[in-house]
Amino acid sequence: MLNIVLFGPPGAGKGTQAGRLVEIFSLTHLSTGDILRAEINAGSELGRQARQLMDAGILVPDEMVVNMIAKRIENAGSNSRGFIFDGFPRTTPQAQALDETLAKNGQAITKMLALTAPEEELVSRLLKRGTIEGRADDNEESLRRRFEEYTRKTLPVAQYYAAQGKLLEINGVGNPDEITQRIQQALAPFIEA
Ligand code: B4P
Repeated sequence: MLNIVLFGPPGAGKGTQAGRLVEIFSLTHLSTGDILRAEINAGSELGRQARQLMDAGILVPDEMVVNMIAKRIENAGSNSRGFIFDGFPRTTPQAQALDETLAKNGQAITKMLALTAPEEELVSRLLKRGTIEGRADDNEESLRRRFEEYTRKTLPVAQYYAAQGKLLEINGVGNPDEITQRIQQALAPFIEA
């Protein structure tokens, strides 16, 4: 089993790299951002609760995402070769809950991949996506909040995995192919033949 946490500030390329790694390693992709946006589009009660927070750049409550992910891990059963957690965990309580859920299913996180890039590069990527895709949270005001939330609540999660010897830092600047290669090289020693 290969269970990867894909980590980084907003705009670091988590969603972009997750799509590629899912193909390369045949993993199950779990993006809390994508699942929440699907709930919003479906008009569900959960989506209604999440929408205002997400549009403002604020993290949704831990129990909301923890339950969503736990359900999916349990439903994946024995067919899955492992998971890519994209944008989750984003707080230390989420990381603790993920460890507990995986342990109940006889699994553990293999490595955290932390994508790094300077803030001005991240802001410019996200403002560009805002103009192309029109995502409601890719505007200057919401971005400011997203970076504040990241620094205050999410950054400590890297320490949580570093303490377990599981943190791999990846330079996230360059074209997406180069970054995928860096990730594959960094993961190579931990992939079972
Ligand atoms: P997410 O959907 O996870 O949003 P994100 O951090 O912006 O990452 P994303 O994956 O979309 O972007 P990427 O870096 O790939 O979360 C949105 C919101 O949902 C959060 O603010 C929060 O409210 C809520 N939420 C989600 N998970 C939560 C949780 N666990 N707990 C609580 N709340 C939660 O890419 C950004 C852009 O850069 C793209 O346009 C891409 O094309 C471009 N790009 C990627 N790689 C590039 C490269 N190498 N060079 C140039 N551009 C690149």
